[in-house]
Amino acid sequence: MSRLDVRGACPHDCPDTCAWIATVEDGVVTGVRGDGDHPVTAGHLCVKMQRYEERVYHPERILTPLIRTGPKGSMSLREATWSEALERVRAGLSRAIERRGPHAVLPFSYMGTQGVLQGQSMDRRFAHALGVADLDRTICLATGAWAWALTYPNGWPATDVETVGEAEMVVAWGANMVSTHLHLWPYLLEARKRGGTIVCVDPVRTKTARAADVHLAPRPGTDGALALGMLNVIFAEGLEDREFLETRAVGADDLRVRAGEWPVERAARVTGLDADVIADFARRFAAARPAFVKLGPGAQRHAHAGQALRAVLALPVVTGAWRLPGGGAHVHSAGEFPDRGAAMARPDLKPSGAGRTVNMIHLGRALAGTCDEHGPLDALVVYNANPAVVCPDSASVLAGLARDDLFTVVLEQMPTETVAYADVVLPATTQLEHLDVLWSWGHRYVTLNRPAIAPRGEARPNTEIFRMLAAAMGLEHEALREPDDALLDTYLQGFDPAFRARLDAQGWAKVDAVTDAGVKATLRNDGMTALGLDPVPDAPDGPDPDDGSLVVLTPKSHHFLNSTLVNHERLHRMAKHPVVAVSTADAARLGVADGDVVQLANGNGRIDLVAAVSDDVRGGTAVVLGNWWHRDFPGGIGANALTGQDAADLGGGPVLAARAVLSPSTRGSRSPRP
Ligand SMILES: Nc1nc2c(c(=O)[nH]1)N[C@H]1C(S)=C(S)[C@@H](COP(=O)(O)OP(=O)(O)OC[C@H]3O[C@@H](n4cnc5c(=O)[nH]c(N)nc54)[C@H](O)[C@@H]3O)O[C@H]1N2
Ligand SMILES: Nc1nc2c(c(=O)[nH]1)N[C@H]1C(S)=C(S)[C@@H](COP(=O)(O)OP(=O)(O)OC[C@H]3O[C@@H](n4cnc5c(=O)[nH]c(N)nc54)[C@H](O)[C@@H]3O)O[C@H]1N2
Ligand SMILES: [Mo]
Repeated sequence: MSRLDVRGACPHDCPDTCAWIATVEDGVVTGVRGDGDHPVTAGHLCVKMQRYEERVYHPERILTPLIRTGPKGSMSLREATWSEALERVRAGLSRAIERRGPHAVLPFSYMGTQGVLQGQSMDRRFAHALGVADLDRTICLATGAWAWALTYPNGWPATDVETVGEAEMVVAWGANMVSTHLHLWPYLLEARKRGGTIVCVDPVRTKTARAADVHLAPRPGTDGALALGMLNVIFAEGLEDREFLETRAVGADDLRVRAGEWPVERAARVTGLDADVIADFARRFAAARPAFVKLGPGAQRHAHAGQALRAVLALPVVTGAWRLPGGGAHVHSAGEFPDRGAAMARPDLKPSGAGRTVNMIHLGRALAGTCDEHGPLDALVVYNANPAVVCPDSASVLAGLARDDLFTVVLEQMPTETVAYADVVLPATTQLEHLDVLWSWGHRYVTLNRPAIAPRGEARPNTEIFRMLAAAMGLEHEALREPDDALLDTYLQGFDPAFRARLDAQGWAKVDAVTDAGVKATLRNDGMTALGLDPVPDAPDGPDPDDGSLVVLTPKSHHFLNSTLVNHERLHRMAKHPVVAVSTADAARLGVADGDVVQLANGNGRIDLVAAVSDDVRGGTAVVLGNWWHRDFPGGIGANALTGQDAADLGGGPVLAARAVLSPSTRGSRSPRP
């Protein structure tokens, strides 16, 4: 018997990017375990990934190319050879380009795999060489990333998560790390062990809120008001760090004036928190030596989230929390890695001429031809994403995907609900079957992923599929032929030889993020004016008038990774079925009991699901943990039926919090899929 351990990395969309070791016995993966030497992963994988081999050998894995035989949406597909499938794709894409030009073709991908090779290299080169529309990948972090960039310049790295144990106050602000960023949590516990306090700011009593020392549950979408109320107290009581503001910030006086407009009573009225609670939080935040704020993507799901995040991000500047190890803030750590984008994606391959960029949250509009002057998309190349489920405004996305005159090719591992609409499906490998290299949006390690086994069936890495597609489309450039080991080499040319040696030896290596003490945080940023926004953080007054509807939040499930893993029986069983959590008071008012089938409806659509009455949710709010597939809901349509396509104030990110009316279901039983 042969037994071999192969080092790799979890590929999924999560800040932790765990280093793992796969065990292969006689050519079969028998398990994966966390790499115990990795400082952050520390030998532990989450409940979702502990049995990654279940994905590799999943009974539903797509292992051959497939071609559609029935109506779109019906998942009627037959097996095909690679040459037949590639010819279909060539014909489909060529027809779309001939009919309306390359702008009518959209590559649609997100972070199904976070690997640089399988998600940010040959795929992009193919799209650039073909001259098709660009995708603005906004769906997750764009609003927060913009808020960060407009507050902290280059040279101001996010706090290193490995130092967070040294903080005296750690704030999980719209971040449910016990479920979503598991390997950050031990640093919070370390801070507590040293006498520090864990605070959670979340409208929902999540696992993280329950484990925190203090839980503040503001109304959703009111973080800006909360932060401005805190800043009011901090400035009024002279708790600001004047020297730090003078040397490391611009616009402190403007912010002081703005904060002056937000006495805690006003912040209390908007947030629904007690004025005393806000003032106490502000004083303790300022007194902590130091305080640290983790802002999760979950806090960004609101119309004014960009400004709100700017207000929150101002806090550790005003109090000088950045001075001490462990203090500061963290939205993501992507900026700490060398930027290899141009070398990997080769935008220089683009033909000249006017470009088209489609914001991915406008997929529904783009398919209908209403997002810009270029008309409807005629072809989609989907990979590393499941837009049928994850994109806002499901009704419009599904109607678009169902268009008979649209050509859709999907590269996938699993028969997702996007695959159900594909003309051609191309089988993709899993992380144990391909080479890759990953950076992280949580910590500062680059991790190498070596293939543990050969590709199963006829599955191929995305890189290989795009090389084949390039050849099929007659694209000649040598950059479109670079094999995976050469792509890895190209990526690593951004690092020094010592780093590469460490990476080769250990499977992971940490980047040095150097702070430039000469750069200043922009508490006032005049660049905001061009975006139609106040240069100084501001917040809307509120609360919204009470029309009886609830704000529906769709945070992350503990057991799924976005819509990935929902078809894994073990995890599906643990997560049970979609529910909407609603407070006791709202349930009583609406005549709903625990376990009832209810509906949530608004102008975008309606979903049916089971009510869970719980005071973990504050009044006026409803929580549907995501991203179940549409088929998991009694009405055959899931949570994004309620969301719209409007973007938040910054970065083009989605507004995933939607108002909807909850009532007993008039449907109750299962109806066919839309
Ligand atoms: N188990 C698991 N882990 C994951 C994922 C997953 O699907 N499952 N997905 C990964 C991905 S892609 C991402 S982006 C991250 C997301 O990581 P997080 O941001 O931690 O996850 P969310 O659950 O989306 O949101 C966190 C919290 O924000 C709260 N929230 C909503 N609105 C507001 C608000 O207005 N203010 C405040 N203060 N809080 C608010 C929600 O109630 C929720 O508890 O997780 C990653 N990790
Ligand atoms: N209502 C609501 N909607 C949301 C969110 C929410 O909180 N609420 N969260 C948003 C967020 S934060 C995010 S990040 C997005 C996530 O949206 P997506 O990025 O679409 O994520 P997944 O749903 O996990 O789908 C990823 C797909 O990639 C496939 N995949 C994985 N690895 C590979 C590979 O190597 N090759 C190929 N070809 N395919 C692969 C998986 O099988 C899976 O089907 O959803 C967004 N949508
Ligand atoms: Mo995300």
